Amino acid sequence: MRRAVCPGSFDPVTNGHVDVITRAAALYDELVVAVLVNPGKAGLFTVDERMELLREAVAELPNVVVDSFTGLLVDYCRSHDLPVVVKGLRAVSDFEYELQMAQMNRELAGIETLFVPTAPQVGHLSSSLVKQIATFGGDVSRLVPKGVLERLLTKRETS
Ligand code: COD
Repeated sequence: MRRAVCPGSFDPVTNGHVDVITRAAALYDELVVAVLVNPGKAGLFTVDERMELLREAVAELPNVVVDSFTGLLVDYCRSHDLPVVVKGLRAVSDFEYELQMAQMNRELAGIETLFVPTAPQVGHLSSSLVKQIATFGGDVSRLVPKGVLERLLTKRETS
């Protein structure tokens, strides 16, 4: 069985993430989407909220499971028998950082990385820009899944 992991912060999941996850899911028998639990960095959404929003966003992809992890990605990969990491690439700046991590993950544990080039229509999307636009009342309805949009609007109303 071919398995891979798509790791990230997903704070929150955007249509860019969904594009990469959808395309990666078509290449593997099982794709694990793993949310990093970073105790040193509070996000807009809790890890549980991020996982719930991801599950809603990938509900139509039967071979995708959502999980979370702490610590090193390679340790999670080893303990869950996941030999491949899938990452999305938006720009040269992504590539430089992602290449370094891919090389390090391979050196640490022999984990391979597959890069999926972003689709042009979502190449400008990032969770941080979405949060910034939503916080100041901008329209992000075309940038995020429906469930995320609803949560962002609720958070704005209650803050
Ligand atoms: N189009 C295509 N891809 C996209 C888009 C888009 N619009 N938006 C995001 N992506 C891709 C990103 O390039 C990334 O591959 C993935 O989606 C997740 O993105 P984010 O922003 O949610 O998550 P990141 O980049 O903050 O996640 C970083 C990790 C958690 C994967 C990384 O920090 C990690 O592995 N941490 C664990 C600690 C560790 O092992 N450190 C040592 C590394 S050598």
